Amino acid sequence: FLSKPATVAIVGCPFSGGQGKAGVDLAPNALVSAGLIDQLFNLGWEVHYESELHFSEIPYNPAPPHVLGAAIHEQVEVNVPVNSSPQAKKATMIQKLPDPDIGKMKKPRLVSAVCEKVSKEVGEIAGKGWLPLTLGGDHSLAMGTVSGTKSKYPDACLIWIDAHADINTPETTDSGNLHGCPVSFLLGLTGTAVEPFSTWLKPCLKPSELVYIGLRDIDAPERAILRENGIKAFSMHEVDKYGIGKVVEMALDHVNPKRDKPVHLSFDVDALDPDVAPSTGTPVRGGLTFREGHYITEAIAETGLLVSLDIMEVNPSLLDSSAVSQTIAVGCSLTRAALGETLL
Ligand code: 5AB
Ligand code: MN
Ligand code: MN
Ligand code: MN
Repeated sequence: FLSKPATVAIVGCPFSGGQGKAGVDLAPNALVSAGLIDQLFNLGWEVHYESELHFSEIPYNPAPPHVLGAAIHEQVEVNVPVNSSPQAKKATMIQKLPDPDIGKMKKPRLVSAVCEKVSKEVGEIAGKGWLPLTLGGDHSLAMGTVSGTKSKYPDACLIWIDAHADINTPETTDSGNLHGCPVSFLLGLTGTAVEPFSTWLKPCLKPSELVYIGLRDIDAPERAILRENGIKAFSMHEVDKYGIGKVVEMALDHVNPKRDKPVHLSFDVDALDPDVAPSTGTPVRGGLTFREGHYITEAIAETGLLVSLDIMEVNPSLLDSSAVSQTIAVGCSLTRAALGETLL
């Protein structure tokens, strides 16, 4: 039997390279600044957090394409101690390389390197028996978080809360944005055994270990992939039809019939209605209410099986300050609910 980890370690991932809008990289600091650490401490958790992960040593330029041309040869300082000599500083300069598309994939080398680092971090935290709480950043990061969780808990199931299925492959993606593709890589679908990802990311998830809640914006090729692989999905239609209580029960019955497997919960805040979580990069109307979203996290907390949690796609640079603080507050309250607020 699993004992609930009493320690949570926050993995702040200031990363936006899996999609085209700047600002989603600001979310981890925004969530922490909103008091998340104290809030979790007050729920009885031991909370570990030193700082965000830094991706600055990764030798690919994170700049968006329109400035990439100008910045390719830029030297970027990384991790330079404040009082270091000019010589020492020079030694810490690294050359940022261009990261041209591979097929349709945008920023593939950067996304891959970032996710590999996140995978190691999440795997190490889980390896200590702690619960990794990953704060995105965009949802491409889930290639790292889920593979990291799976390295410690090979039988973990994945509950994916999202307006989108994020199961495009490098061949089916229309946008080329890798935040729409993480699930296909985790499953090892046709077309995902491609560099640079294949050097470190091995298929680690079975279709039967995955369930979705909240879907309402699925690309045509994604629909085919879901059908062909027999992947269970509860769209907003099923949430309306059965109610969220029944949907969560059916979702758990599918991936976790005996309620004995570890659970990784990956929560994209765009699953919520834009009235509830407006500041996110790909909002879709007709989403989960505030209560439906929180019910999901509460019910998963109630299972006592949660071993890893992602809160993804909050973008504090979108819309006005009231929309931003509302979205950040929802990110914090979903996290608290998943970590047992209503159980205590
Ligand atoms: B998110 C779309 N399917 O592939 C694509 O926000 C949207 O992590 C992906 O769920 C949305 O670009 C990715 C059209
Ligand atoms: Mn989404
Ligand atoms: Mn997503
Ligand atoms: Mn999104």
